[in-house]
Amino acid sequence: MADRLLGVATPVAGHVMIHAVEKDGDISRMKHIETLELPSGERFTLAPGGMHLMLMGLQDKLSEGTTFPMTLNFENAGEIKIEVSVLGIAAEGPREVSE
Ligand SMILES: [Cu+2]
Repeated sequence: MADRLLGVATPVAGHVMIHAVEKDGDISRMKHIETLELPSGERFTLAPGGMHLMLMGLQDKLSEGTTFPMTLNFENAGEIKIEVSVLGIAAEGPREVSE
């Protein structure tokens, strides 16, 4: 079933924005997306350099190796709580988890 990500919240930041990255020649710009459409039956990946969540107004420095809670609010699935791992600055994402 298709779904839509309506909003994201975490106690570690004042505000979480959904950002897309648009290429304009050699320049990349971040574009604020209000809601994220998630087509049915497709895997959707948020990643550095692509669609991502931007934490604005961090309450404190995030330390590598720690985790923090995040709530994703979906139109159909409702609220989903996740734990986010803080990785190093050069990290490209967590290792693939086999299903
Ligand atoms: Cu951004």
